[in-house]
Amino acid sequence: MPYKELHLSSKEIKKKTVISFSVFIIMIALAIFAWKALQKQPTEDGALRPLRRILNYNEIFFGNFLSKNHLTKTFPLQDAVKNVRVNGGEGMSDEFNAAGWKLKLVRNAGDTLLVTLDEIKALPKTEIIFDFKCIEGWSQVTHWGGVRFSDFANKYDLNAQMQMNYISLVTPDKGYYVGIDMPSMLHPQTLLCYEMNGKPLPLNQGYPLRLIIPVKYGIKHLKRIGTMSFSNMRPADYWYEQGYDYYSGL
Ligand SMILES: Nc1nc2c(c(=O)[nH]1)N[C@H]1C(S)=C(S)[C@@H](COP(=O)(O)O)O[C@H]1N2
Ligand SMILES: [Mo]
Repeated sequence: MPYKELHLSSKEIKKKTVISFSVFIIMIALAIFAWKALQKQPTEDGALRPLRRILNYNEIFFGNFLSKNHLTKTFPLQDAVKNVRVNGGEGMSDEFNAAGWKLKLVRNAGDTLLVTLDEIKALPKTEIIFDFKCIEGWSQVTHWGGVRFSDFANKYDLNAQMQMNYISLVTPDKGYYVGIDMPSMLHPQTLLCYEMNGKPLPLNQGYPLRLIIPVKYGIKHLKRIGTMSFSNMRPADYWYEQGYDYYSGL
């Protein structure tokens, strides 16, 4: 069919201009109205309630895709950076007595085991080189070593605990704390980590023990684990309380 040009009179053009400009104004007004209405909503754990609802829904939705067979991409050793960025020092007070450190493993109320670093190092070692991602927008390919949480859990008879919904990790001074859903914790790439680049962890990177959990953003990789405990309810979480996503999955 031959193309037919559309000729509009200047009156029609004027009419179209008025209509599109009016629609534009109405859209802006609606956007301002919606924004103001959102700001009036109560906050829930640091986030406006409608946004918090979306974040909570994300946990349920994306949790369905987490699988032990779905591994985070790994890299060859030469890709690992030598100068690993240090980010975040909450809960890492100077008074820390590294030599006297023992992991407080709270299996049940009134049943706390103290585990030494040597005992943890005696378990089979797993290494991982992956792209560590911080929600601030940077990422780095880094090399870590430690014991798989699932290996640790089997060694310390945490069968009942592994049936629970969450694990809580807290620094010795209680200044930083995270809650992790159990499926992510039991993922085969999740490590109780004591080595970086084949050497003991530096103090500011979590010596003696930190979490490395490649299925999550950096905020969940708690450095300097003091206490580990288990619950069915969500444990307290430092960044969640500031309005961030609890799940923080990748
Ligand atoms: N104890 C503690 N652990 C922490 C943080 C912190 O402030 N305190 N920050 C987290 C954040 S936001 C990131 S991105 C990573 C950074 O780990 P790195 O310092 O080894 O690069 O640690 C996480 N673990
Ligand atoms: Mo981060």
